[in-house]
Amino acid sequence: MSEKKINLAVAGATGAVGNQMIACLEERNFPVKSIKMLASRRSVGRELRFRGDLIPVEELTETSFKGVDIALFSAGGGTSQKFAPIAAEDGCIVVDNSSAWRMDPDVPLVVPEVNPHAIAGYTVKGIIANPNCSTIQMVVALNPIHKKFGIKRIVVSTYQAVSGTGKKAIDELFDQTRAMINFLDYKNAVYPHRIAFNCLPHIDVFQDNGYTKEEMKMVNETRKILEDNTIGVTATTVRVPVFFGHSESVNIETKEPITADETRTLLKASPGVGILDDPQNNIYPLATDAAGQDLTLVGRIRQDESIPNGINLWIVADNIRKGAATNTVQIAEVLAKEYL
Ligand code: NAP
Ligand code: 3JN
Repeated sequence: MSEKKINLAVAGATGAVGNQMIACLEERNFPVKSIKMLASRRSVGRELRFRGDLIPVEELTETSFKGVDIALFSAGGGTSQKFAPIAAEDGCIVVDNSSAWRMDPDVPLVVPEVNPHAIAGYTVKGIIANPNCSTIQMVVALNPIHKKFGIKRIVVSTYQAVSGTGKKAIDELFDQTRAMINFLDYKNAVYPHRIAFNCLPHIDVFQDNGYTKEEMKMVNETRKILEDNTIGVTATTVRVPVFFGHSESVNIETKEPITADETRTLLKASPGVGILDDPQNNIYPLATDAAGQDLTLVGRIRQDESIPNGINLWIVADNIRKGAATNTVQIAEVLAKEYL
């Protein structure tokens, strides 16, 4: 298999995810022929470093994608909705981080450890969707279990870092924390309530069914990626005062009998998963373990004693890396190796 050098564009290059995408491209030695850094008009005049060179930020416009092979998008859903088809029209393959295209039946929704075969479907619209960060880490851990034991139902509660909301939210947690420990007034602009020293059971907008949009993303995306609409999924997503790393408490019910030891052995051999599960020695995954690396960490694996075939897990990953940037770059790597 050949690996073509790619003319690349990063749309949303100045953002939290875009910055991490650039770092991942460097770290993983992605075969770049040329790279465009795209953002809003506000960022024109800025420069971003790539492999030692300073690249000027350009405004993302209708003509940005001419001559570009792959564009990595993380500039918000509205931007993706408008510009992904324009890029695809110019022959550029879009790997999109927003929710704009995830549930489109003609757009593959891909986690390379789980459903790399789905990438082939990019030819229909020229777009591949990257799932939501909370979905990605959950399916990396649950896919091997689903394949072997068949998952009937998933109950998940998340503990999501502020970096999932972007650079302004990172500043808000920092500023509020500093204000509070100095007995000063604080402001909240990004979240509807104070996030410092607090937990908000509210991520993205509320839907008519009482769930938030983030919760419904977890429900619908999980079924699409695992290619099984019979799985019952219910989610509660919570924002916590952590900078990087989403944690999840996950309870599953399987069709076949399953033990904690079988789950541990299976996950130890699964791609993209790291096991940290020695509670007697205080070893379990923490956001601080997950941040800055790409494994999905799993621990607290134990039998759910309230039902016949139940397992509880604690799943943690870096939401900006595996939850967004790394997964996007991994998809682009498969495209470069196997499709271009
Ligand atoms: P962020 O830190 O606020 O950055 C937003 C980026 O989008 C900036 O580069 C910004 O450029 C650019 N942008 C905003 N409006 C634009 C426009 N009209 N035209 C061109 N560029 C525009 O946000 P983030 O955390 O990086 O997230 C960005 C997006 O990625 C989110 O909206 C979401 O769709 C997606 N995301 C996905 C996941 C996931 O779960 N997979 C996680 C986080 C984010 P300026 O700097 O010039 O404003
Ligand atoms: O809040 C998080 O931890 C993840 C946030 C993801 C996000 C933020 C803004 C818009 C998304 C997403 O990827 O689902 C979107 C979006 O709907 O595009």
